[in-house]
Parts: sequence; C-alpha cells; structure tokens
Amino acid sequence: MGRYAALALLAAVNVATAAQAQEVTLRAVTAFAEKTTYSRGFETFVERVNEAGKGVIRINYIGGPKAMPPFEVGNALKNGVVEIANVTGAFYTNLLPEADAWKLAQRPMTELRKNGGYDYMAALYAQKMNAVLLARLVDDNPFHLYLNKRIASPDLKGLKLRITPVYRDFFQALGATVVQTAPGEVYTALERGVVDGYGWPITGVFDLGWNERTKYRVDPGFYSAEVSILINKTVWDGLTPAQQAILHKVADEGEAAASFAKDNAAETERQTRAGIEAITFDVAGSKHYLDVAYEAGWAGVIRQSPEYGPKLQAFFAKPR
Ligand code: 173
Repeated sequence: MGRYAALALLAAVNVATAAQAQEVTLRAVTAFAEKTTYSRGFETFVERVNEAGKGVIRINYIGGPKAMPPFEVGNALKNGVVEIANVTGAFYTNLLPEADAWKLAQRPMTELRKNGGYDYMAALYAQKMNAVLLARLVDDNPFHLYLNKRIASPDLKGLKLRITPVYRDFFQALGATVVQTAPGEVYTALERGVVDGYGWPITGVFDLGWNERTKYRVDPGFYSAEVSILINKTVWDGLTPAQQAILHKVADEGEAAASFAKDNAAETERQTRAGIEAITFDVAGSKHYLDVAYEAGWAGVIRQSPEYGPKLQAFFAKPR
C-alpha cells in the first residue's frame, strides 16, 4: 500500500469511528398503556426519530406501566434512569407541582411559546426536574367526570371518585370524596364499587374497557388534557446539534398535530353508541360547574406554588 492510500484508509476509519461514537441510544418509557390513546402520539414520535435518525440517534422504547409505574416516571427521568418520557404533569407533581397548570392553559402552545409562558415553565422544568419539555402531544382534549350514579346538579356530595391531581381540587370543591389511582387501577375500582366514578378525558374510555363499567358522562368537559415528551436535560445538553435537530424536528411535528378536536367528536359518538348517557345541567349549573373547575384549579396551583403559580396564571389563562 502506498503512503497516501494508507493515510486515506486511516482517515476513513477515523470518520467511521467518529460517526459511530456520535450515534446515541436513548431509553424511553410512557406513563400510559402501550398502544392506547395517550401513548400513540409518542409511539409515532419514536418511529419517526428512529427512521430519520439512522446512524445519529435512536430511541429504545422500553414500554409503559408494565415496565414502570406512571407516578414514578418523572423521578426516573430526573435521575436519568430513563432519558425520554411520555407523561402528563399530574403524574410528577411530587417534583414539579407547577406542571399540573398545563391543564388550565386556555391558549394554544403556539401562543405560549411566543408569550413567554413556555419559557417560564421551561425554567422550572430545568430547575426542579432537570428536564426539557420537547413537545406537547395532546391538546384541545377536555376532561370529563364519568359516573355510575345519576346527579341532577353540580353537587358531588356523597360520591367517591377516582382522581389524579388533575381533578382533585375541583371535585373536592363540589363536595366529592376522592381517591387517587393510576389509570391501570380504574377498571378494578369500578368493578368492586370502590368508586362511583372517575375523571378522564373525552377520549380513551374504551382503551381499558371502562365503557363496560360506566353509565354516565357529565357534560360539559373542563380543562384540556396535556401529555408531553420530556427529555433529561443533562442528556439533552450532551447531544450534538445534529441529534438535537432531529429530535426538535420530529417533536415539533408532533406538537403541531396535538389537537384532539376530531377524536373528541368521534369518541363522544362512540360513547353514546355504547350506552354511556350524558348528564347535563341547566345554563346556570353548567356555568357554576366550569367556574368552580377553573377557580379551584388555579387556587390549587397557587397553593402548591405561591411563588410561581400567579405568574403561570397570567401566562396561561384567558382574561375573563
Ligand atoms: O386521569 C388521569 O389519569 C390523568 O390525569 C390524565 C392526564 C392526561 C391524559 C389522560 C389522563
């Protein structure tokens, strides 16, 4: 081999080694059951990153609640046990109580990313959770109260309801007794009569068979469900610009497609066909219901975070 050929070979080997060293694999979990409504957007994200990221970045999707309890996902992400997670703010209020405020946002993410609301929240994710919120994958997706006992007015006294932090302050303000469970425990709680109902968004009731154990849905819906992709910030900061660019691009596509408006309508019809009956109130009752939802919701955020809650309300809420 001539001298130059040998050098060229050496250079080629170096390039190959550098490229290989650049390829990174990130471990990912989802807080919702695999292949169900609130994991689907994330599963698409993983597929697209693995397609676009060949040789540069790869996501190793470990799975859902069978691999890790939903309320532990935040801690695992913070500590680097996993590097990427699909999860909602209500599941990691132990670390970042402010994250529960996403549900109260009445402005689209495009606006929150411009008006400083996203940046304000991002600083809290960095500080308290060592995390970056890459994209919100679920929006325009109201929560509802589902019941097995009929009610005639927005009065929940005497009812025991399954909750997460999303619903706690609101349902308690209307007089309910509450018990927190992961989604995976809702079916059994209904079956055993441990609860008279549960909070959940308009979509996803069929995923784990709850339709078989649900008689009524209370209308109107309230708030807007949030599920987002988080990445450990130390990991994020250690990625190359090329790796970050792939994640950003695919995440941005996911956030742009976050609206559930179409799914909401389809699932409402599906619930009707399945015999789930809507309970509605008169105009004053509906107004009271929604007023209490937002008042109790924001009061809860501010109680949990007197320091940052009021500013989040200024960024997130629509002026009344
Ligand atoms: O009810 C829940 O478990 C919950 O808090 C939630 C949040 C976002 C989407 C779906 C459910």
